[in-house]
Amino acid sequence: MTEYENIILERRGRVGLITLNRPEALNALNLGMLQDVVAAATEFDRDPEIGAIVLTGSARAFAAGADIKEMATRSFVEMYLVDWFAGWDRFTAVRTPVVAAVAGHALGGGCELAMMCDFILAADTAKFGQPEIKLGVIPGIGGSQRLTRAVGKAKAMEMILTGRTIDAVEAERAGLVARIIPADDLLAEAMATATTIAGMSLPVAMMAKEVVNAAYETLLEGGIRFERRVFHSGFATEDQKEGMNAFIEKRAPRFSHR
Ligand code: CO8
Repeated sequence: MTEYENIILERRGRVGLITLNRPEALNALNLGMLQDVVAAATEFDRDPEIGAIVLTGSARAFAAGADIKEMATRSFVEMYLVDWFAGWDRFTAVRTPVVAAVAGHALGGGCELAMMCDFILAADTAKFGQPEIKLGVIPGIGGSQRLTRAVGKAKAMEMILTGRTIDAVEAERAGLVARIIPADDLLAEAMATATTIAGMSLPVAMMAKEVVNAAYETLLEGGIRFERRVFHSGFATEDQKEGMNAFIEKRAPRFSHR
């Protein structure tokens, strides 16, 4: 199996397990992490011996967002030319069912990555949020589209406008997560669930995933593209620089509304 720098890859029977592993940055999603997660998921997806994938993080953080330090100084033109975050679309192209096992922080890009999986199993310690607005930006990896579809407009709008984080109980009540599991049992329960799925016919499981996603994704593609363009243009504001620099310098941001 390929070795990766930012993740740990394991095979347990017919289940492929991907563990995000950048503890020093609470699994913040930098370019290296994107490449590793996409490559690993694609590797499992191509393997007929793998019938389900589990994506997890650490007890402290599933992922605390896109990597703020990697983005802070970028210009609009750089973000636009690179099409920043577009690589994540390849993760959603994976046809094998993917279960997110989330403990601790799932914020910003972390919440978005969890929502890109087919369903979320949450530890009782899980916290979900889209705090980008506090950094002077908006969600950029599908959060405005997928969160709104998952929890409805009122809660999504409140979360995205205020940056408020919700706990596992609120997330389950809102329909964001399939089930809450005691933190100590999260991985075992996620593996058991994935093993059940992997015991089904692989092509039929893929078909089931495809049709549920068809209900969920109609018109999503246009929304995601729209969101990414608007996200990129946020890098033309002074407030993006201020918000991200303030985070890195561990101080409150002073937004100029420009
Ligand atoms: N990017 C880079 N580094 C991070 C990130 C991140 N998203 N999150 C945490 N880290 C780093 C910290 O800087 C710190 O590093 P160091 O030890 O070198 O100072 C280390 O991880 C540990 O973090 P903390 O000391 O802050 O740990 P705490 O337990 O005190 O706090 C929190 C944990 C509450 C999760 C806190 O780290 C936090 O608020 N993180 C940022 C959360 C956030 O705003 N996420 C959204 C990021 S933006 C994003 O995902 C957007 C996607 C699309 C649009 C983006 C536009 C920019």
